[in-house]
Amino acid sequence: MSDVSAVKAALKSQVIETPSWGYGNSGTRFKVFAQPGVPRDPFEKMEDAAQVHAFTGVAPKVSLHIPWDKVADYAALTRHAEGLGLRIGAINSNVFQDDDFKLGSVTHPEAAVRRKATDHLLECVDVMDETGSPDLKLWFSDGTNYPGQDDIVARQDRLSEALTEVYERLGEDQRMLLEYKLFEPAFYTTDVPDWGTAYAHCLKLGPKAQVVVDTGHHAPGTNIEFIVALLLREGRLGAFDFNSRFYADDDLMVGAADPFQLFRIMHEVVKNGGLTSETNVNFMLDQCHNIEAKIPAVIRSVANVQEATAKALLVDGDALGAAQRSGDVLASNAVLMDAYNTDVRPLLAEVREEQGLGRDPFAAYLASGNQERIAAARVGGTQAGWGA
Ligand SMILES: [Mn+2]
Repeated sequence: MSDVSAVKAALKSQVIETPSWGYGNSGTRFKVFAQPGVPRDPFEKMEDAAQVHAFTGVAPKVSLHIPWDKVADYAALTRHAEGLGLRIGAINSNVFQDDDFKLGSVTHPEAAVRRKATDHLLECVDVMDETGSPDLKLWFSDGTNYPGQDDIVARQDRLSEALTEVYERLGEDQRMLLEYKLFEPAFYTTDVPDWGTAYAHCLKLGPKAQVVVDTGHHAPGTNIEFIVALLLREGRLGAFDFNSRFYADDDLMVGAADPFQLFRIMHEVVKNGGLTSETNVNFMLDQCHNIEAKIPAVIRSVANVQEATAKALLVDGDALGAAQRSGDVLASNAVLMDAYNTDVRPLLAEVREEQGLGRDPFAAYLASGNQERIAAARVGGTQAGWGA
């Protein structure tokens, strides 16, 4: 795409969904470091998300996590969000923090535990009904630690049974987003370890079941953009969970570890129609900001996605196609690298200015005084949900 106004229009219409848990205190299994001014409840998490949207203009949706964001009145939370210019995004289920789930949730050997897990997933669909959320996001920590611990295929059968029950409960405009993760907390087998397993289940369930690509959930060296291209081709790329990894599931700011990988992913997205509303790919962040200030970190993350998207939009598709058709390896690679090596920050500054925003959202937020205001106003912020 070389028409600058079309590039700008695409950048203005991109929506990036931010996670409620990115605003709360979080940490590793070793330590949670508390920060001043973090939200004390889901309502304040919405206020922080609204700050990100106010300074970036492209983050009007917030993912919730049940039970971390459990409230007595979801209609009130939804109204609060709407009053701040936001809407509720994906509802993230949690079947990994209960003693009963030691040996699994929906794949557990005991039917009673599977029932409890499936009931929680159905409860999450109730929350979708109450909040207007379009997406149910499922990630299962289920798996085994030792060879022989359980029957691999039987666990797939149990998983399939639970997914089918939940799928049938979904409304017309509601989707199921199935996430995969290579390992952790299970260390021998994981029941949904890769895109192929997730895709196979989604294919059996139906068109409302789609795959989530969490960029941190692959083995080192995995070609994530290939997975993205293939899922887009099959119409099954439901969403991203963007974050960065150096080692395992590090949940660092997207684009921090490997901005070139993020560009390659966004190139496949742009090239294969993934930015259009018809494709309905949800661009979510799934990150934790353990040692850095949270709202500024989310703003930087949103900007990093925008930069990768802008570079992908600048790829000269005609030149790339011509080079590819003529078998010119070096020329086709050069077309991609030219786009990647473009400094798109001035272009994004212009886009923001045209939207009535500051040219640099990170600096504009820091200058706004909000960090100091929330630090003074909020005492006793809550953890994102794990590790005491
Ligand atoms: Mn994730």
